[in-house]
Amino acid sequence: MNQHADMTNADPKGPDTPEERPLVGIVMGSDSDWPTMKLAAEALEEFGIPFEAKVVSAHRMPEDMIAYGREAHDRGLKVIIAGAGGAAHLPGMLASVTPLPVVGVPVPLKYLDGMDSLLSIVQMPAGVPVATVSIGGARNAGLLAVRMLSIGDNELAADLRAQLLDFAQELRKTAIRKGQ
Ligand code: RP5
Repeated sequence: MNQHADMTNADPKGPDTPEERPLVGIVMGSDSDWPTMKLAAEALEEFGIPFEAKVVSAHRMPEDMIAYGREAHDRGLKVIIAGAGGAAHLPGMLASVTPLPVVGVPVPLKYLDGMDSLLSIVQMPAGVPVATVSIGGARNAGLLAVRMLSIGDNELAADLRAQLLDFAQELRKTAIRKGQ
């Protein structure tokens, strides 16, 4: 597990202080999902959110997956971001055993352009919600987690507002260049 040095910003020895404790769990069905899922990690890093990242396959490590989901809330996680490709049951299965919000990321594989992953994740039965982002949309999954954490955190909300203003500034510059 954690075969990529950059798969987590949590201290591998375990956090020393409450500030270092991961608030977001990024989980994925395989380390081959990491090139997609690291976009979520990058978004969290931009806002200074501590996270952990792990491979927890629904089909190949079912006991580990259920244990991860059952323990996540008590370990202090606030949001789970779960990505998988193909028959992508990981986000839904985690949502079935945790009260935490789960954001699902459909990872595109070689066949079907990620439509298989999307449909596997998005069509949850009523009562077991997964907030599904677009195919490969891990950056938005990270930003959605930041938004969830910003509820009751004015500083984080201000940072998010500033980012939205930056978007507008950037686009205005583009318009001016085009107008020249
Ligand atoms: C899924 O199967 C994983 O989430 C991954 O997207 C896909 C392929 O996994 P590997 O064969 O690369 O391990 O469960």
